[in-house]
Amino acid sequence: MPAFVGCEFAPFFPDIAQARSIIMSSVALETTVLSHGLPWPANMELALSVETLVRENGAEPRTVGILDGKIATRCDRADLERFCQEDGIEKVSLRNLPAVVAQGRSGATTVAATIRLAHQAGIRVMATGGIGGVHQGADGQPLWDESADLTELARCPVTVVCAGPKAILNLEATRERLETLGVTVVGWQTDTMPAFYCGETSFPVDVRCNSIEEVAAIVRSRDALRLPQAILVTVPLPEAHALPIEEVQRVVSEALGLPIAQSLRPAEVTPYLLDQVRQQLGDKALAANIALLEQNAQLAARIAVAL
Ligand code: PSU
Ligand code: MN
Repeated sequence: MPAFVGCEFAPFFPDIAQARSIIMSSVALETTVLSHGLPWPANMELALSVETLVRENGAEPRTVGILDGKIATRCDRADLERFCQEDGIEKVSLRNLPAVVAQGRSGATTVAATIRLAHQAGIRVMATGGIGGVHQGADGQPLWDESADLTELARCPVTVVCAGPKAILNLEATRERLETLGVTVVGWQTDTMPAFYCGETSFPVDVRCNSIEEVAAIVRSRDALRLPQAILVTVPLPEAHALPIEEVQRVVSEALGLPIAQSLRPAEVTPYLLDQVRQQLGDKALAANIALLEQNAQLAARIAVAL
């Protein structure tokens, strides 16, 4: 019997090649979107539906988070319920990851923390809604507030399937930062980068891919070159679901002008703005957010299988 050190499938898959292929075709999913991005019960419905969609497309869903100081890279229904319902689940990025684990607390991981933990667990693909980026003031000018998603994408060689940066951000500055950090921005069947629930921006992607095999070839090339950064696959929301970018940016600039915006702590800015968009634009914003998360999970599963 060979040794199965670190292989959690050992008792069920005595063939190591089979065990490895199953570990490889996994898709990491984040928990911040559940705890801080969507309201109950839409968050729980989404948690279950994205896991099902990943499975239906041949890969294993691996929802990542921290429960009572322990890192989970796989969640059962009760775990998902905790992330969706429990009070006091901290939003965890890289800066607070060691403290939350050390102090036995529970935390929902952002894209930054999820890709770091996924990479350490050998998971190579992640699906999310929209990545964080460079925030803006009420005047639309970029701020120093920049998501750790960007810097972590620069040093985690994984593949992240998303709908582009969130539309609440300064998109021009975010696009520039992705370029500086060397993150390859792939457009899934598009030449321009989408922005979350807004299907399209005027900013170009680095490379357009029309097929899964083209994406897989770029991932393999990154690995062969031993480059440290993520491949960011950006998937536009179909027009029927997409929101006009001017509408979203108007809500954002109004929300940033309110007195309450001045008192937000750093991690609260993104949840506050997403909530404001939902309050102002209503059901179509929630529907768009869910649609893009489901669409990204499916594509991520297909990429994971191809790899
Ligand atoms: N996608 C969504 N909703 C979300 C997020 C992504 O549809 O709430 C989360 C992700 O976890 C992302 C985070 O990493 O928002 C960015 O937060 P910040 O700007 O504070 O880094
Ligand atoms: Mn921030």
